[in-house]
Parts: sequence; structure tokens; C-alpha cells
Amino acid sequence: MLIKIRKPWELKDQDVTPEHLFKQRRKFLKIGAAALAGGIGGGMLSRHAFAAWPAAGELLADVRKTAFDPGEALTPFDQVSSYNNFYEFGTGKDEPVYGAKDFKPAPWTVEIAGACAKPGLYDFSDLIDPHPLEERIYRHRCVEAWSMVVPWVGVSLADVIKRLEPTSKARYIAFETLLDPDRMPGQHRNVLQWPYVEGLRLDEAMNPLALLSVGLYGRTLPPQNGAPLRLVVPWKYGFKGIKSIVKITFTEDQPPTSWNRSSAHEYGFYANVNPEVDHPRWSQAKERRIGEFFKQKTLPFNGYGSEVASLYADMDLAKFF
Ligand SMILES: Nc1nc2c(c(=O)[nH]1)N[C@H]1C(S)=C(S)[C@@H](COP(=O)(O)O)O[C@H]1N2
Ligand SMILES: [Mo]
Repeated sequence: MLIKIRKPWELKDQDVTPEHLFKQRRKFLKIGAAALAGGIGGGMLSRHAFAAWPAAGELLADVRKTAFDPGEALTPFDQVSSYNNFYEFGTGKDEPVYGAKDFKPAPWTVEIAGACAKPGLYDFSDLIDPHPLEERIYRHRCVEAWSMVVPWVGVSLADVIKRLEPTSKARYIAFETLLDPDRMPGQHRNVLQWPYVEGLRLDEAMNPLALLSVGLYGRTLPPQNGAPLRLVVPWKYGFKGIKSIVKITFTEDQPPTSWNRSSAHEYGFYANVNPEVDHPRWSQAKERRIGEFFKQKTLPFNGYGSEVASLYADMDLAKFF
């Protein structure tokens, strides 16, 4: 049993698990053996799939409020769900909302692989089970110098990682988006190498701020925002927040990441929000909050320095950008 040290942003009642609530949220259905034949590795957490996970954009039950909240005006739902980067559905910000309209994120499995004790093929809802769904309001800063404030719903990535029991060899965690050009037509174009991939150092992934998100504004994720499961790392540029995840691998070596592969001098592995390190083609000192007219100053680590700066204590952040 791990002893939980309460962080200042956590609510007092956060350790109280309303077990009956999230049990009742999940109604299970047995997956036919055939559906997963050959796919089941060593340690599926359960052989049940969540039958009643609401469709994309529908209300989620039993979402717990948390004290993760910068206290800034929320970016309206309409903006969060219609101004998107999701190259699998087109490179324009206005394209994913239309391009992903008919994308069905169900059924959805996530393969767990690499240096851990519990590899296997998991229904995505098993992967986040039994952790309570939390609402966390985070600043969301794109590398292109726009930003939003988003009320995400999700589970702590650290909690999920602990249950998968990474071995001592695991130093990084790698994520992959679905590869399916029939369902993600943007993958017919070579604007990026597909599938989209991302990664974190394991200690970054274990930071309490890292979130595996399944929703926003109290509802399941709209497809254009990365349904049914995406990463949110609020102290990093938005491109680290890989969408529609189908595979998670624990690795010994630093994994490749899509934007770094595409243009290494512009996009580093770390991608920490840093107003002092400019992008080669533009300044990162300021950002435009979507919906606002005047630009505002960008904060180091997007304002989360007190929680994460220690992860990079001995590093030259101009070199490891
Ligand atoms: N698979 C995938 N994930 C992705 C992207 C993408 O093109 N494909 N774009 C990234 C970028 S650049 C940003 S800023 C965020 C945008 O997330 P949002 O549309 O929910 O605001 O998603 C990130 N995750
Ligand atoms: Mo971005």
C-alpha cells in the first residue's frame, strides 16, 4: 500500500473513493473469446469490456471535481471542440470537427507492451478501471502559440502505470495513435509518418499532473479531441498530448516522437512550455488565448513549474527543448 502524500491542489476528500459510484458506472459484458483470440498477452486485468461506455460526446456519470484549477476563464466547449490539431483528420484547425464526425471510437482496445509485468490487450475502459474519473482544469498551450483552458475528465496516468507494474528496465513510456487510413483519412497523406507516436520519460509520466483523458466538459471526448483516450501533459506543448491511443509501451530507450521525427530542430522530445526558448520560426514568449484579443505572457512550464521543474533540475533546457 502506497502512502499518499497530499499535494496542495488536491481536495481533502480525494482519498475517499466512492466505490459504489464508479462500480455502478461500469456495466460489464463478456468479450467473446474469439474477439480477442491470440491478442491476450500475459496479464489482462480482466476479460470484460465496458458495454455501457457512453458514445462520443455524451455525459459521463460520477465525475469527481478536483482542485486542479488555474482559476482562469474556461475556453467555451464550442471552441475546444472545433479548433483542433488532429492531422489524421486534416491539417487545418477547422477540419477535424468535420473530418472526425463519423469516427466511432468503439470498441477500443489498447495494447500494453514492453518492460512491464502486465502486458496484454485491454479494453480501454478496463485500463482506466477502477480509478475514479476526475475533472481537472488545465491550461493547454499549443506550440503554435495559442492556448485554451480546458476542463478535462480523466484518470491519473501514474495510477494506470502502477497497475501495469513497469520493470526496472522501463525508463520511458511510448504511446501510439490508431493507424487506420479508412477511418482516419488524413493518413492517406504523408504530412507525418503514421501512426502518430509520442513518449515521456517515466518519471514525467508518473508526475501527478499527467492525465489519461477520456472526456471534457463532463462528457466523453469528441472524436476530434482524441476519443476515446488521449494524453494530457499540461506543462508541455499540446503536441505531446497524443490522441486516440491504441498502444502503450514501456521502453529502455527514448522513443521516437512524431514532431521530432518530422522536424528535429523545431520540436524536441521534451517540449516543455518555455517562453525563453523560441521556436526557430516564432517567439514563444506570448500566447493568444483562443477567444481573446490581446496576447498574454507565456509562463515557464505553462505555469506548472512548482510541480514539475524539479524533473529537469540538472538539464540545459535550451538544449533539451
Ligand atoms: N494523434 C494525434 N494526436 C495529436 C495531434 C495529432 O495531429 N494527431 N495533434 C497534437 C497537437 S499539435 C495539439 S495542440 C493537440 C490538440 O488537442 P485538442 O484538439 O484537443 O486541443 O493534440 C495533439 N495530439
Ligand atoms: Mo499543437
